[in-house]
Amino acid sequence: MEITYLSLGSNIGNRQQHIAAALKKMSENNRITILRVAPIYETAPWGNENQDWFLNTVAEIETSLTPQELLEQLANIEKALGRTREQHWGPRTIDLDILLYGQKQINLPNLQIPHPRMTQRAFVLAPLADLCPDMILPDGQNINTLLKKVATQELKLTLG
Ligand code: GSY
Repeated sequence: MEITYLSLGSNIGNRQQHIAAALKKMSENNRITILRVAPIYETAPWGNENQDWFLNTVAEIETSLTPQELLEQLANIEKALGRTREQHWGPRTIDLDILLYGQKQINLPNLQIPHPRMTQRAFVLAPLADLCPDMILPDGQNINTLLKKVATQELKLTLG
């Protein structure tokens, strides 16, 4: 069993419902246990700025799935919730990314862990720091130091 952190994001339709539906589908998999979910943030689009704001959160899970199996399960959930992959960094009903998988470092063409852009994204770091305020990433970086570096990226805590 490995403790794993997943990023969840949505910027199309009922964003909150898409995040809730993704968490429900994950919880229905008997090889995934959701341990904690961070508060939901409303966040400015990162990468392609010409799109609507996202809702984002991070889930801490325990899983017996391998990283590749987990990736496949998350892709299935994205598909079931209507995710299409028309536009790179474009709008999406749901986006599910593996951020961390225990202390593992993985570098495959379709799967990099830790997630290669997580340290540049306030929409990932803020909810992750809510769950793990003292987290040190596998490469030794401190989450609070990283969070300070992305302080100009706009986000607001929601009540949802
Ligand atoms: O890579 C995740 C999808 N995504 C997001 C996101 O989830 N939140 C924000 N704020 N911007 C994003 N740009 C992309 S692509």
